[in-house]
Amino acid sequence: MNPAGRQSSQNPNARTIEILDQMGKYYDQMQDQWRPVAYRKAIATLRQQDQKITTSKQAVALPFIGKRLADKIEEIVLTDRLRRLDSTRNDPTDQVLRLFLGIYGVGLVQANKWIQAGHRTLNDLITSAKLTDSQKIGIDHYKDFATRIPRAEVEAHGEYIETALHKLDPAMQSTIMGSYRRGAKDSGDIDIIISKPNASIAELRTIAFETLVPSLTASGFLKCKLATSSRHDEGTKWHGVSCLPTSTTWRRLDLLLVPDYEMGAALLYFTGNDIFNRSIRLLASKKGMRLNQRGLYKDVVRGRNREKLNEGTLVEGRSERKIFEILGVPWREPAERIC
Ligand code: DCP
Ligand code: MG
Ligand code: MN
Repeated sequence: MNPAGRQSSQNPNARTIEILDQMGKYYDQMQDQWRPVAYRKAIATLRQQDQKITTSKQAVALPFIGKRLADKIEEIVLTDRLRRLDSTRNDPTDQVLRLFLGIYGVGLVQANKWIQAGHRTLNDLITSAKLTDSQKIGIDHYKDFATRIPRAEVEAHGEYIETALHKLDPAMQSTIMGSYRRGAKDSGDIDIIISKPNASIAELRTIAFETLVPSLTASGFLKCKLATSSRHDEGTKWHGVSCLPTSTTWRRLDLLLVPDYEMGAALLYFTGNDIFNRSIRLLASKKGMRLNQRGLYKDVVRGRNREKLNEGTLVEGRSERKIFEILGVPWREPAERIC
């Protein structure tokens, strides 16, 4: 079953959805925090309609569609285009910004600094900007990292890692997460949880980071390590690049080490999607709890702006299903965790 509902070509709102999707992707590339969410939710609503939505008034009456998005829907129906989208396509600075934001690990601050310094192309950056090792790799493999990974190839990377892992220790386990676990036909990167029943974090680290990674690097499967975005993840996360022996395309690979007592929370976190995670975390915080990739905590004291004033007490970490239960959320299969 296609989780998105009807095939888009049969949907009376197919053209509106197509253009809204492009607009949402644009905001995604611009690393806008909220608009991509609003667009994805509005698109999900439109997909469920049997009738063509033609006016702003009709649109605004539907769930998750605000006034501004409703006006855009009317504009698309009337003109078969969206001026906001056209203007971004014709604006050269905007295009450079999107080009730079497409480099792995580059955010708005860095991209804008380069633009202010007069850089306009990837070649400008290579020849005259001061780049980190990760940025150099992101530029050298810009096209590779922008190419979606077919599901079968995600599986092949997973099997390659699992085979190597089992040779080191047959009790070690690897599980493919992210968009793959949600059933996606292709993925942006490969996300893998590495675990072992009853093993401590220290043991996982020794096997995965001190043995597995070096040996897969020596065999040529792993190409390099990339800088981790958050210092918080040091020690349990590995970001890097892998490439199948039968391919020349470098793929982004994320490894996460997970002890048993955190497995449920880690499965929940690493399955996503990111928007589903945000909404379930918000729900937890409304119930006086806190959810992160390690567990669900209670008795969290929060200040005026929902900022937490203490860590709280662990309620559940092991079981994904129990976390849903405690939060009072009916179980959702990974494929249903979109939005
Ligand atoms: N995640 C999150 N918030 C983020 C980044 C990630 O909650 N800012 C969680 C949810 C994601 C999972 O981690 O589903 C994996 O992150 P990815 O960036 O790899 O995203 P996906 O695997 O979902 O999609 P893609 O196919 O683009 O990799
Ligand atoms: Mg992913
Ligand atoms: Mn990832």
